[in-house]
Amino acid sequence: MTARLLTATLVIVATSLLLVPVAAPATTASTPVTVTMKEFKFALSAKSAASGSVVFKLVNKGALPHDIKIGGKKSPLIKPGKTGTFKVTLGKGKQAFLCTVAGHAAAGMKGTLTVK
Ligand SMILES: [Cu+2]
Repeated sequence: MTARLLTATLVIVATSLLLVPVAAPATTASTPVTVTMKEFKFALSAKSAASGSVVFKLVNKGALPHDIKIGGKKSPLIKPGKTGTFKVTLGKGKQAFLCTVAGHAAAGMKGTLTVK
C-alpha cells in the first residue's frame, strides 16, 4: 500500500466518522397523530409514536365536547365539530390516555399509545 493510498483511505474513514453523528439526531420532527373523538371512544391514526415531542391533531366528530389527557397533560376541550392541536412530551413505554369529561373514560373514552 502506498502512502498516498493510505492517506486517501484515512480521509474516507475520517469523513464517514464525521457524517454519522450529523445524520443521527434527525428524529425530532414526528408526524402528528390524528385523534378522532366521539361518544364514547377515541380512534387514533397510529398505534405508536416516537418518544419526545408528540403532536396530536384532535378532531371531535361527536355531539359532546371532549378532551384528551396523556403524559400528565390535558388538551383544551374540543367542541363538537371542531378540531384542535395538542403537543405533549412523551417518554418511552405504554402511555395511557383518556377523556377527562365526567363519565366519558368510564364509558370507553380511554386507551394506550405505545411510545417507542
Ligand atoms: Cu369525552
